[in-house]
Amino acid sequence: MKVESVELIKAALPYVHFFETSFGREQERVFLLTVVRAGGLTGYGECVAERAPLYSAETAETAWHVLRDFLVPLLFREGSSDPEAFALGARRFRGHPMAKAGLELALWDLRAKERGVSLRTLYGGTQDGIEAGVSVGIEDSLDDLVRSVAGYVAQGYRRVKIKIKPGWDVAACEAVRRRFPDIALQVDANGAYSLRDAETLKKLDDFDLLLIEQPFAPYDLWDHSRLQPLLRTPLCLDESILSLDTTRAALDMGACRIINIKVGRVGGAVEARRIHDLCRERGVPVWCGGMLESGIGRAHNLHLASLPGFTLPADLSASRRYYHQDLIEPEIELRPGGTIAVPTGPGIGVDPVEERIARAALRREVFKP
Ligand code: SMG
Ligand code: MG
Repeated sequence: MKVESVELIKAALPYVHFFETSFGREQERVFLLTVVRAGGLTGYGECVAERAPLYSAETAETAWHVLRDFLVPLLFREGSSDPEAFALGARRFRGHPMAKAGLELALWDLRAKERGVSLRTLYGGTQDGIEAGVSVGIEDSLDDLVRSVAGYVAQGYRRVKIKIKPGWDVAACEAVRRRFPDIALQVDANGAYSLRDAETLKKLDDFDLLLIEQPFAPYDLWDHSRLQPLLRTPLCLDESILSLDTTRAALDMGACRIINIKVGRVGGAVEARRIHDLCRERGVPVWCGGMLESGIGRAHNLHLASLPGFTLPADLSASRRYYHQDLIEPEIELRPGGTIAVPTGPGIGVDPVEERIARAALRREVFKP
């Protein structure tokens, strides 16, 4: 199909409760939505770059720039809405995976709608429900943390991830484990440690964790490979996994035993599926990470997470875990048993609500060939 227009929308929603990681505390999420119109259909994507370059080097503003000045013109030059052709063309631009993924995802939604199938069907997903996991931020006290976890467990979440940083690690795990001896528990450091902290990290072996996520800096594959043999608990890499190549390097080096796949971090669904396939071939478990997306990105994640290699619970929670009101209808909800249904309608299978997007919008611009 010939692309008629691309709209970029920068929007913001306040969190229901602050979200704190080793990077700091955030009160709201800035989103960059992509809307591609072609053949009477509309495809939606979400770019997960944040306000500040903390999780990754990209920001919502750098992504806006790269989309407006390079990726949208590339799409118009190519003249087709084929997501695989776009992904191939976008490879000539270095970096900026979140900007690339933001546009590629809208093209995937469009293609599935063109064919009248769900994105899950287009991807070859085999699971119709995804095991939900909730990510719980750093709190003001251990009591607050345990109360927060208890609230999510009461809502039906069966896998909990807690954010850790130096000084908020062993005691936090101990407090949560004491109260919930049987829950599936994992931790995420967002790169806050170094190999000098190996003794502290070894203590986490006592808490029967599913995994320890990204203890060291993104570029530090080598030190992760030195830490893993010191631990019983599997390491899982998030920020370090930028492509198929970095995945292969991490696995060959023994830097981790589990991979977190985030479509935004790896530049789109084409690359995400390649990483999934490599891990599946090698028997390495993967799970779908989250970036506190609006319902648009959340729905995209559900479809991707339906692929057969995604065998661990995802960082996918209900819309209301983060937002009073999501940008989509129906909102994403947790089902009894702790899973989330993969939408079955065409494309992403959820409908963005224009009036809510308009209210959340900070800036929007429409581009035409
Ligand atoms: O979408 O539920 C979600 C968020 C999951 O903790 C989450 N994401 O490092 O995995 C991670 C973080 C990235 C965002 S923190 C800035
Ligand atoms: Mg992480």
